[in-house]
Amino acid sequence: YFEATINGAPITGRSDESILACARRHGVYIPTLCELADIDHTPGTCRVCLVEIQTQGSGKTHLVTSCTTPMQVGLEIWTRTPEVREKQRLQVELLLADHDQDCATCIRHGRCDLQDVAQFVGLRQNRFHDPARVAMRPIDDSSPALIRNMKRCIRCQRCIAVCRDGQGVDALIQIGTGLDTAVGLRHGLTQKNSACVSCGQCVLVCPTGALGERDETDRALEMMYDPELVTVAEFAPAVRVGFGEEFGLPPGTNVEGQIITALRKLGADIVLDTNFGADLVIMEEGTELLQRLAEKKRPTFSSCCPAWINFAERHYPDILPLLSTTKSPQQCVGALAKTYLPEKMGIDPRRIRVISIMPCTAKKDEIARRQLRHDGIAEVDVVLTTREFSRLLRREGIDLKTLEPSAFDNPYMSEYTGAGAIFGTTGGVMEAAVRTMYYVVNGRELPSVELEQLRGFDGVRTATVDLGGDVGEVKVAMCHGLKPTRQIVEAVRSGSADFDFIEVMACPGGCVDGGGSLRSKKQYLPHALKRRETLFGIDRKRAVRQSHHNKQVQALYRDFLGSPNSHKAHELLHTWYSD
Ligand code: HC0
Ligand code: SF4
Repeated sequence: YFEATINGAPITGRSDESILACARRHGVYIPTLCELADIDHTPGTCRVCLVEIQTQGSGKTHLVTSCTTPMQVGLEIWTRTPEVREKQRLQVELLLADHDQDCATCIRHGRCDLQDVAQFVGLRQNRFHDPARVAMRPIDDSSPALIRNMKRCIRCQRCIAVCRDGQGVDALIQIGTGLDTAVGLRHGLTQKNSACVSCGQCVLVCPTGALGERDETDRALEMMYDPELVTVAEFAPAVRVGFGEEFGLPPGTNVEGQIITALRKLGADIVLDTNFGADLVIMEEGTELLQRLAEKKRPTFSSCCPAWINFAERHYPDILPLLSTTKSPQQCVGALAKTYLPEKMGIDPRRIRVISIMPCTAKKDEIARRQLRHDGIAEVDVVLTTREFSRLLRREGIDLKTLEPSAFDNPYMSEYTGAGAIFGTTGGVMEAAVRTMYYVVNGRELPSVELEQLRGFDGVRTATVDLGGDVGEVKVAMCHGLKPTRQIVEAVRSGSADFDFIEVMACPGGCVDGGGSLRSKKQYLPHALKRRETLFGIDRKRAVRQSHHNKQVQALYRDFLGSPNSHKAHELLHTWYSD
């Protein structure tokens, strides 16, 4: 450490840090729009982080971008001089020259970094705004999941970085030069037909409304207001631990009960739990896996993450026969909500619409898959991301924080066990599956249901689990994030990997940090561990912690499906993949 000053106050600096990083360490705010420390991204493109500096002994000050200028011994840094303030304001005004001015219609309105910085610099006019240039910027709305609106892009390149370096998908590139620079898809493709897998990680880092999900809050509202329709809502394991922040509750707070109340207030007729579907998936996938092990087919990949399915289909179609055929919990709930549930409740299935709330953008792709539509009828009609759900509550004037929690009351499809709850974090599917497979093989419970060896947080984790009986030891792997997934897939293809079961979650952290989660300004995935801890806490407190003990799942098999992997279960709960 050496000595320097910021705004006249003595500070300590390090030669391996930028002025921006040093200022942050000392609690001094400098506005930035492109840099994102959490993904080690410093492109220096927005040029808003200007400061004035005077190097030791030079006697002269000059303006520099603080993100790209290293600290020096004795450096004097000024962040609020008239020149700095004027030039920062000019920079923001230039960024807005070809930026859509219609903030009120933007999905990011009120939660936008660009709006924040415009406020900070005191922007009060837009002298350079050129509607003709804005009009030339394209909107790509080809994908069911994501909309890429270049009229709102400030070319920070964070999306390119996270897609390439974080996810290893590398779908996005910079196109054009100079004033025409923009973000596009490789080979001039569209979001739908490109290498993009709709994981939504780029949305999480976008500072503006340039990237976002296709907003379907209107469709959901129309369904809920239509007296002719019976709306069934389901929500994902991770949504309940990732949603409270939006309403000022501490990260990781479990708001399951308040979400149920909110859904009923909104007008949902029946509230189901995707966790029930997770327990059911364990019965189907666990049975399938034991069958495949008996036939010496290995490895089997999990199949509940739709961005992973997109990734396998687009990037490695030769491995599709290795994917479990079990549908995701979301789809299992949807399929049964239009068959089993109406039969039990005496409702005309044609009146039913299923709305699911997911921390995921790729779930919107999933419901549109041809394999998951039957005679034009979808199993799930609308997916709302967690972000859309928060917009919906605001539209209807509902403040989650003030709501009394309610309990699920559907007697057929809302009970869940601890095993279902932990699906929302990396390793959870594996742990839930092992709990049940052990029971199936040995006819008794695992001595300890918490499988610590599956719980780390590295991108790829491997373990050996003894399933006992005639199955014995199985080798498992869990990966989260698509970059680590690519490694595992390539190892499987080259024959150098030796696994029986591989769990894949496309988003780093698993669904707790899904691409449809709330966005955190200037941070990437800050709350994953807290959300994950709450999921483990839900499991710990649950009286029943193994999927095979879910009473409603047992009743479903007894009254409707027969046994796991039965003909009827196959028809309703299994699917196929294609490239
Ligand atoms: Fe997930 Fe799921 S665990 S993918 O992350 O399996 O989105 O939370 O809903 O379907 O259950 C997301 C979360 C789900 C599904 C479940 C699985
Ligand atoms: Fe890349 Fe995922 Fe964004 Fe698609 S959704 S562009 S794969 S980060």
